[in-house]
Amino acid sequence: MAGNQSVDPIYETNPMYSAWLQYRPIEDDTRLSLYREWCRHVVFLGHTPGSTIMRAAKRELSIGLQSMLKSEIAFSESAPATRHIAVGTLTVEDAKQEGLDAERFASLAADGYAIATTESGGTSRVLIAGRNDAGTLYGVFHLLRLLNGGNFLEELSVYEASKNALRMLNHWDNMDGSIERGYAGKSIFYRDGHIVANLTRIRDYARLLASVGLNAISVNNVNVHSVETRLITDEVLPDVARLANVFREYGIRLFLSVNFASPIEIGGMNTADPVDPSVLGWWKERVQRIYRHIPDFGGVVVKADSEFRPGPFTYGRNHVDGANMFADALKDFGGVVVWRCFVYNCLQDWRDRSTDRARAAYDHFKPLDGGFRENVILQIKNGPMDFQVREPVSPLFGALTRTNQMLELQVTQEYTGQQKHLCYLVPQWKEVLEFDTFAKGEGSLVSRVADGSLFGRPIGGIAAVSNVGDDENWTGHPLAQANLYGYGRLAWNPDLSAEQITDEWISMTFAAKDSTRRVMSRILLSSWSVYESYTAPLGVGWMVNPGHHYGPNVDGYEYSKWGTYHFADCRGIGVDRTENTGTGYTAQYHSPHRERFESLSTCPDEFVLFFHHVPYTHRLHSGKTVIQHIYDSHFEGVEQAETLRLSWESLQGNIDETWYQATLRRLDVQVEHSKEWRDQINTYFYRKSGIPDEKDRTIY
Ligand code: GCW
Repeated sequence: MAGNQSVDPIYETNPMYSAWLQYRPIEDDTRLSLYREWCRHVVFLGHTPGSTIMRAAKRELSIGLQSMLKSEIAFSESAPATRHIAVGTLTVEDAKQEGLDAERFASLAADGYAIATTESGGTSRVLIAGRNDAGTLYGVFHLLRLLNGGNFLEELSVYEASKNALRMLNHWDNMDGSIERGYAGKSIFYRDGHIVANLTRIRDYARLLASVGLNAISVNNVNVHSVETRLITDEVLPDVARLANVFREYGIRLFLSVNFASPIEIGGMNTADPVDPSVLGWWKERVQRIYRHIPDFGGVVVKADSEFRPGPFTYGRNHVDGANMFADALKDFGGVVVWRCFVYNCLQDWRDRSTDRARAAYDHFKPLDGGFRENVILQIKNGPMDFQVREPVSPLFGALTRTNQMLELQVTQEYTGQQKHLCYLVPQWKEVLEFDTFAKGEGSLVSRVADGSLFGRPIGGIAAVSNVGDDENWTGHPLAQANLYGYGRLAWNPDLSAEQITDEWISMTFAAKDSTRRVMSRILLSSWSVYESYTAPLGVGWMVNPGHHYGPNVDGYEYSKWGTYHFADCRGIGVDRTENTGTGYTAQYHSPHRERFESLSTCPDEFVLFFHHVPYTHRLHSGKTVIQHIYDSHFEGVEQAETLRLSWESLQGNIDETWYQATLRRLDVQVEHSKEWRDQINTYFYRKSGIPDEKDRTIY
């Protein structure tokens, strides 16, 4: 990365490694000289100048400023008589002394910050003040963003904090170096059963995450296999602590996914029953050891009773018993339990149409509302099924009113093109965050459920499965970096618009003219809908190859045990999830969604096959029949994919060639592969329905 001498040489040559922390020199001469005037001197204030995070803040300022201003930066302890930058973690009292709006400053959450242009000692300065050290670091990154964006510094008055206490990434990395659902190489954490020796890359990752405000990371797969079960043993904990130390420098707390059956697998016990006092005793002792190695350990992530993972059901207990056991073990240390709600029957009989996987999370967890300890957070996937291209929002949001909860998104593109296809997911996440649950009347947005404010919960937040591996550019598809950036920015502030996030990412990442940026922004913002057009239609989902989940296979999951069906026959398609004639899933929503999804006349087109089984001749609100929509969207989807590539080609010469070529190669694959999707889907439905395409295009 810019200015970082310790980077492994293979990455130094690849500009994509620096991701959005490019810190390119300011080109506009007027701005450059103004910025130099402001930024050449940096003064550290506050009571924690030598702390680990403050050292990172200083490092970041020096990397960013020297690179953008092409000049040396002087760091000192006393203020010069000229314009300068002042940085520090301040108490409210100090903030007042330093000329900040004390009331606003005091109202910011723990890791909030202010950036304000103030007068001091007869000169102006830009003051970056954090409520704590992490806040100061976020403020530093914010200032660097402002400079990159060409903003003036004369009248700054920024007071920012995140409403989400937890802003987390979950890694599904295994210690053999593989990553479950990873599409960007191998794990950056593990190799051959061990934690890597050289942590340089991990520090660079921590920088990227902190720069967008992320503050928590779980570093191993929620499917905790036998080697990883040992991460909490004395043998391996010193190594885990090395990882935690690196993340701590950037204000990020480390979490581990743990195996519910650990007391048996590594503890030599014959039970993992959560209400057995000896089991709780075992976990308490284990947790103590973890904290001896990692004093700020964040807590545990648990996938229990899901997809063959052990859990409380084995002992006739429920998820409250399971989660509360961990909560009790962690409580005295300030740790939390992230308990996943991805619990469903994965051994279903496809012949049985009454069981509905979409209902599962709600059916399992709604009755337990109010039973969980204060340091338990339920982690709920955005949709009721599993990170499909299009799903309605999980009705569990809005159903739990006395339980901490967080939203789980998937940055890694398992079902959205596996980082071979471009699928920029920020617009999808915005829809989720802005979905109104109506739990407390209008305005009960998912973002407010997740951050805890709607129901006055003490903690909440957002988590997402990371899309990063050891590829030189981190994410395989270069533009998939935008998903990571966008996720972090939304976790910090769910109210940012997709357009703003996209513009920011582009301008941080590329030296590009406005016209180039506009093209790139269009490419990104349209890509989700393009991907949706040529894959599974109208919200039905799952038409992928079983196992790896890449590429079309309409009946791939149709006769399986996973609860993932579309029920296509010669007459129609879709899953009847209505209360009236179907599985009753629609009743899990508050009004008016309950009625809106229930009735064909109000159900949005994009969800029609998610909620209803309809004849191919059913007419959508768009005016098209279902079958014609399938044909049209698939033909158009391929054309749109071609347009994405053409638009990208128009950028050659206007952006760095490395990015250009690497992205072009992926777009070529996407265009070819979209044709495979188009032809398989269209042919399948033509053969099933016997209804020809009105426009008589080629179907096989
Ligand atoms: O979608 C499924 C994935 C699994 C994953 C699981 C989960 C980690 O295919 O690979 O397991 O979700 O979220 O637990």
